[in-house]
Amino acid sequence: MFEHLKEQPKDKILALMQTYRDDPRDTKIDLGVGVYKNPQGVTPIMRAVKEAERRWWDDETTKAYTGLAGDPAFADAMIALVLGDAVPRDQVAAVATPGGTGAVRQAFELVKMANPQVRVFVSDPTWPNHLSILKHLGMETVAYRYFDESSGGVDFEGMIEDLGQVRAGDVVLLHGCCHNPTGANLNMVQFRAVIDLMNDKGATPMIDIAYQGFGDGLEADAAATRAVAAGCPETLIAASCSKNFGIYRERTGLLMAVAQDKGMHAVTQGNLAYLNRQNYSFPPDHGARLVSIVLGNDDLRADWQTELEEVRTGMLALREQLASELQRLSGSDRFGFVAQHRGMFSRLGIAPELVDRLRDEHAIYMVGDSRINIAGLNKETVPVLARAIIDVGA
Ligand code: PLP
Ligand code: TYF
Repeated sequence: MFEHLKEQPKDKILALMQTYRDDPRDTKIDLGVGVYKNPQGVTPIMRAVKEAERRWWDDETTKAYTGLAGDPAFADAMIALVLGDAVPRDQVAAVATPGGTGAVRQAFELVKMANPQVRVFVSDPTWPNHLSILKHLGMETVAYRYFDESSGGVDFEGMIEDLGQVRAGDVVLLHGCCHNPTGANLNMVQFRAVIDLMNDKGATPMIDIAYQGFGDGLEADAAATRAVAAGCPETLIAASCSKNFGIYRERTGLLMAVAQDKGMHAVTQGNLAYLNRQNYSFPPDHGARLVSIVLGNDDLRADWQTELEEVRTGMLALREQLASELQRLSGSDRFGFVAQHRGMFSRLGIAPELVDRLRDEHAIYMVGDSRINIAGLNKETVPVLARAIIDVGA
């Protein structure tokens, strides 16, 4: 039977990681996969996470199954982190999932169960896994304009015009903050206009939030998600703990389904648990446990927030430095958007041939669409990148 299998397209971001590893040049710079790195190029275990792990080693008494929805303390802690008091707790159904990817996958499956005819509107561009999971599930996808190549900002007029095609029962996928891959984000006025539009059309918003705390801070980064959840009758939210807790390989995420109609809660919760059972029975617990320990202890939480702030402000400083270096070398403001973007990524808007030349001639690795991971830089490599960008004629 295996002879009937077709070769599957590779994930370009993960393939790039391998090419980088195979490059023998010691000057090479990795701006590819979205993993935070400190100035020494290390992805550290956050102090509070390490301490939570120590405490849990002492406190853990069993490794028996959790519930199908995962540990309720994890859901409570994450709902509070993401949603604050935007909606009452009893309006939120939630299940732990293997990473944010697991939450995205389960959200799409839930949507498909509820409405097999659904069309999912996605930003152009979006995280490639959104598209590949939707395709795998046989779900119809409609792209809406999002990125304005000329300004490096959001093409908001184009976005609103394209979302005008949305019909009742469709889903609109939005990035809660720190848009991947562009780094360009809506402001709150624009988010409110999108909320009004979705409500006018009878569409359901789905929010993917994978970088809370990496943009403007934990609260600011959650503001759009909270406004959507409070402002729409129903909202799906896929949250990842991979980045903001630095627990990538623990596979920790939460899928939330918010319904203003309280009658919906039990049946939605039951469907989320059902989906977990169909796919893997019980979600992983270790990362979820670390998150609830960190969020549930004042000392660990404070230390985590301090370290997360250092990560965030460090990336902002690199943005400022890169934008000013590019301004100096190009004699223009055309890369000014780098300082305006938020999160780990910026799409530079340079041609694929130049991306190849940066790799071949300068050992600088970025994704083919010219997305860079800001955290792959440090004070010393920012000028190297800026000179290379000008050198290849971008
Ligand atoms: N959503 C977006 C937009 C992402 O960039 C990522 C990547 O890290 C995820 C979801 C999910 O990440 P993970 O499955 O590692 O939690
Ligand atoms: O966009 C990124 O780089 C991160 C990490 O299949 C990632 O979101 C990349 C590819 C993938 C899963 C995660």
